[in-house]
Amino acid sequence: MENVDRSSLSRGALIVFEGLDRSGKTSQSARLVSFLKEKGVPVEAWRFPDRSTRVGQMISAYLANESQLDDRTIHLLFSANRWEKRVQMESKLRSGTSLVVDRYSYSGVAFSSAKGLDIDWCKAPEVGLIAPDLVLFLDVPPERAAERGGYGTERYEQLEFQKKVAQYYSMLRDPTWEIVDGCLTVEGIEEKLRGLVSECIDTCQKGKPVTNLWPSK
Ligand code: FDM
Ligand code: MG
Repeated sequence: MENVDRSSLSRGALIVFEGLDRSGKTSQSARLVSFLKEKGVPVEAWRFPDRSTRVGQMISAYLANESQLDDRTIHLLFSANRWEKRVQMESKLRSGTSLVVDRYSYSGVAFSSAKGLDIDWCKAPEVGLIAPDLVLFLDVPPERAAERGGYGTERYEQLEFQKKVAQYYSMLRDPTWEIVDGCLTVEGIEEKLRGLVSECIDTCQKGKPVTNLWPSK
């Protein structure tokens, strides 16, 4: 990057948690956000689906089995739910706020592909969304995840389906991914995440361009 004033590219980091249901994403992302806040880092916790919007409410009803939707239709709604937040996401990052996001496009592609949709078809609507700076994949074997206090009653929360999702997740790995052993103790995982995240936030703060999905492998 010659002739670029890197300081003008100073921004917050986009950090994404991915993993199977019951892999610990939600509790680890909450712990991480409080840790960063205590350190005085400007940060917000986000999650997808964002069930607060009109699109999010349609997704929520589908997940609760209160409505039926064609597989491609629900796939595009999940994607639309990220698109409707893209402008806000970019302005937060540019203003220096880091975002810790529970699920993103990788969930979108892994879950829909696991239903039998073509993986490239699933990726297409995600192209142009902001590429994460760091993807923290909490790696827990599907059988172990299923043992953890059981699944809820939402669609997709079934062992056989989660096994397929795991296979598709493994096809989506790229250089922004860090695979973290989700079977370690809560504190052990937390420690690893803190190290990875601090480095990523530093790099973005020093100046890093915003890029779009999908990153090259
Ligand atoms: N999910 C989530 C998808 O199928 N596609 C997506 O794009 C996203 C973001 O929705 F089973 C699935 C994954 C999960 C369900 O997620 C709801 P939470 O994290 O349990 O709320
Ligand atoms: Mg769930």
